[in-house]
Amino acid sequence: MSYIDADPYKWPYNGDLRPENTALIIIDMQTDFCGKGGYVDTMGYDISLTRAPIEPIKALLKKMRDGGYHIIHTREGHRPDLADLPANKRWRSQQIGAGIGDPGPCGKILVRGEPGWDIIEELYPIEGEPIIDKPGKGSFCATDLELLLRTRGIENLLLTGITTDVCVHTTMREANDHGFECCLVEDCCGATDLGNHNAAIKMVKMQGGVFGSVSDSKTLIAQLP
Ligand code: C5J
Repeated sequence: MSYIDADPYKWPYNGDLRPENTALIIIDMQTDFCGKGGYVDTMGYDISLTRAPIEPIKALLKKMRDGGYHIIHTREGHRPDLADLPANKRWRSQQIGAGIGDPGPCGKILVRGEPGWDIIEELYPIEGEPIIDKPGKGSFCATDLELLLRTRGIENLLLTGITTDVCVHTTMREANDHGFECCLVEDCCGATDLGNHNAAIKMVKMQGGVFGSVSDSKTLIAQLP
């Protein structure tokens, strides 16, 4: 049995922690969410908050690649013809001056194939690491992520990426409802607002770990079998 120190419970709940049944999920580490001229920058938010997890993720990614764990990346984005972009999502983004599908310094905002939409160089996937392209905030909605996880026998998910309160949380909630055992890696996540990041971490810890547990990269690097 192997456990990681986490809050509010040692993770995973059953101590069955192996490279074969455990995946690192890296959510939306795209230029649009943490790069200069991207979607988050265009909206006027401080990208130092969404860039903060880059180094911790890099360190955890190395440890887990070396250990033979599953690594899965996600990207939020829409088809070039915007056929999968709900009108209300587009309208809301236009209200804050960063219309999804509109041209920006990094190409059309959140559109597949554009420079701003891709994963940042520092964390770019290597061969064999699946990328889940998703049109929404959750990584399970309108994707084949669940099929991929079940096919590989993955039960435990370590959740990292941006933003903590939106795409990471939505994915964690979906994963938990699908029966996956989840752990949010606190310093490997970031939000557009520090208060929201902290609140999102606190929410996970309620009710004995309502969506799973919370740990950090240093603990994982030291304790992952
Ligand atoms: C947002 C995300 N915040 N990746 N997307 O719109 O969290």
